Amino acid sequence: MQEDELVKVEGDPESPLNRGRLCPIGVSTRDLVYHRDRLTYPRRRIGKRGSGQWQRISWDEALDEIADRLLAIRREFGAEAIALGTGTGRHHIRWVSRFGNALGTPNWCEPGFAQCFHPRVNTTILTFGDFPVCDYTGDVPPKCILYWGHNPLNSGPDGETRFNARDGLRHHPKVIVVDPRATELAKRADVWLQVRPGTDDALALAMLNVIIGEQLYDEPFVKSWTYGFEALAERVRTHTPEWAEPITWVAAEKIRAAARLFAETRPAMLEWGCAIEHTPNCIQTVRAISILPALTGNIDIPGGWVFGMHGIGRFPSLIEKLSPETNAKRLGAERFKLLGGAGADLPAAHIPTLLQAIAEGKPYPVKAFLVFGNNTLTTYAHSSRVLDALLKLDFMVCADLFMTPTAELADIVLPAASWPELDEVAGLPTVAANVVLAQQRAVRIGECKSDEEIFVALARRMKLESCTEPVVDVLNAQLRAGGVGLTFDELKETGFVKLPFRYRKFEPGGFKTPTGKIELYATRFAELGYSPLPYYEEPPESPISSPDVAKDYPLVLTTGARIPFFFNSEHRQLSRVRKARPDPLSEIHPETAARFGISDGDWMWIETRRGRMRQKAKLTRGIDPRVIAAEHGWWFPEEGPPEYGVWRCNVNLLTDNQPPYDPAMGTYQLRALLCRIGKAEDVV
Ligand SMILES: Nc1nc2c(c(=O)[nH]1)N[C@H]1C(S)=C(S)[C@@H](COP(=O)(O)OP(=O)(O)OC[C@H]3O[C@@H](n4cnc5c(=O)[nH]c(N)nc54)[C@H](O)[C@@H]3O)O[C@H]1N2
Ligand SMILES: Nc1nc2c(c(=O)[nH]1)N[C@H]1C(S)=C(S)[C@@H](COP(=O)(O)OP(=O)(O)OC[C@H]3O[C@@H](n4cnc5c(=O)[nH]c(N)nc54)[C@H](O)[C@@H]3O)O[C@H]1N2
Ligand SMILES: [Mo]
Repeated sequence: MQEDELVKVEGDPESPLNRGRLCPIGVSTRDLVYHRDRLTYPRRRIGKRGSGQWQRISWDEALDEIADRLLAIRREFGAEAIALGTGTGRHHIRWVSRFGNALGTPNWCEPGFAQCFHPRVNTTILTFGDFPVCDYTGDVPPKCILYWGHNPLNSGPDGETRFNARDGLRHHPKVIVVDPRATELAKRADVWLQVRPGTDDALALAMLNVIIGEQLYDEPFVKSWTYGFEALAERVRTHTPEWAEPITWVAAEKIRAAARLFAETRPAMLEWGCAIEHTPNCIQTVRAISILPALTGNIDIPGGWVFGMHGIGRFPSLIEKLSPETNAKRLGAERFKLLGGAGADLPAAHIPTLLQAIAEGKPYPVKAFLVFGNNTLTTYAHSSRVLDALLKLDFMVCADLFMTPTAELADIVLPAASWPELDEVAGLPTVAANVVLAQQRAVRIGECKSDEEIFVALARRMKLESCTEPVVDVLNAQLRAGGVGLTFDELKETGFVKLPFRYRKFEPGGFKTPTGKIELYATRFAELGYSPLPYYEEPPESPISSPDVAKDYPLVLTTGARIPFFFNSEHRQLSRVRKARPDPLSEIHPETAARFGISDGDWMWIETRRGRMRQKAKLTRGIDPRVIAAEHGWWFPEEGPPEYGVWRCNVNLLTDNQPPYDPAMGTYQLRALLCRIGKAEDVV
């Protein structure tokens, strides 16, 4: 049979998501799918771990070996000794936990779970009853957009394409940007709050102070639909803009201006991003910021923050297969209830606790790690510690599109199918699912299998009781549960369904919270033992909280601001995008650079208490002289195995996976760290 070929990828002018447009990564799809370095068959390591020597094996051999090893580990140490990992919310994310549940292990994890998106999802589900998204597709454009720690022109709003974010600006809304860097959005903003990294919570509390103090809130809405207003008012009473100014480095008058503009210009929406989730006071930061649209009544109204139509139903996660005893064993669940316990929407293990279990066997040993689409050495905090832990594993499997420095550590590597090679039901915006798409397999490369197919094959090989039915059955179950009213095959015919949208869904029945209202005072938080009202806490490593450290490491470091060319650690091997960004760049103010004899384009080293790496200096007046912003995800596929240059420019050599963590979510510190810098003389 003649294999189909992917000739071109183009946007669909009919699509409500991109209206025919593609981003640079989308344009490069063909380059990715047919890249000469794609993994196309399973392989087994023959040399020492990390020696870069591999042997081609068949799928039967690979599945047999994985099944035998996992069953042996389960017999000897219990299923919880097998951990599963995946990367940022990809098509198969829920399949990872599904397979874990079928296998009997509660330990699966994702590097973004405590750090990205899920803090926003879990917090708003508990306090609003649902996850709100921006209303981009309605008839009424927003009059004001508040971008907080989020740059959707590069990264895309919650799971959507970034074109929606760009379109949102077409009607010239007022723009408020909270960002330490002068991004394109910040330059276009009516008010730009150049916040000190990691102090967003203080800024939000001060804005709440102004909105309440000056009575700028939507009184009827607050009266009818919120719970705990008086308690909140009391909490923020002392958090004046003057209180926040020395903490945030933002002038009190600017904070007032932003609060007034946001409260007085309606409808308004909040675009928030992962920058508010990369420090250990993540949950209270998310809480404080989320209250801004609630107080101003911008909830489920045209041009505001809206709840989605949930076109895709609950995923059949098989969580019911785990006994309460097994659920309680999930690493970190006891402490971090919003991540892994009673307050979690999709409970996951705590990464630092998991790494400790691998490295030290405490609180119990974890012997095997199955990684489905995550470049652990580049995207977990504190990469050198991560390496130490991974080297202690008895058995490691990686499924990926390419060999990566992480895959080089595995015993077995499996070739995963990329997105044009697999069937999936996708709903966008993520969680809200107002548009439901049939992502359809167009081609197949070599012996690649989708992650979903691999899980089914493995479950069958291990003779598990569940997770053995064909993938399409699960797609159909999701569609049925969401009420789209089509099977996957039928959805394929139409391509996508846009669901009829309804506003003010909270009327008349109320919000899906214990009080039926938006809980400014969060009763579920109180029940779980967390503060029901937001409060500010200084980042653990900062000029204020650790002045001794600041003597040696005087600059504040933020990491990982998204750029359009790459997706996290991906795409460095695609020449078209790589040409646009051949080397990692760190932003630095010219005055700071001059102090160290650094010119634009020079390599500079950046060091924290945990390690040192280097990136090229990008001089810009758009950053505070006290701040450095480094890119994340860097490794160099062209430098070859086994390390692919991963230790040279990897920002996670600098970040921290040690306590303190966010008390509810277990979040560690990826941004707002202390660093020092110098000119790197010895590298090209
Ligand atoms: N310092 C710092 N660290 C960060 C961040 C930061 O801002 N700063 N951001 C954090 C955040 S928010 C996140 S979400 C994480 C992201 O972390 P990751 O998810 O690990 O990052 P990616 O590089 O997107 O993906 C990892 C791997 O998935 C592979 N892959 C792609 N598609 C598929 C597929 O369909 N199947 C399989 N099996 N593999 C596939 C890619 O080839 C790649 O090797 O990083 C976190 N780390
Ligand atoms: N092209 C592309 N798209 C992506 C990704 C990618 O790697 N490439 N990654 C995907 C993933 S996993 C995620 S989570 C999203 C993330 O995308 P976003 O949520 O947009 O997050 P970032 O781009 O990491 O950061 C947004 C902005 O926050 C600023 N910032 C840094 N530190 C702070 C701080 O302490 N406070 C505030 N208020 N702002 C700060 C940065 O300067 C940056 O401009 O993007 C997704 N989309
Ligand atoms: Mo993320």
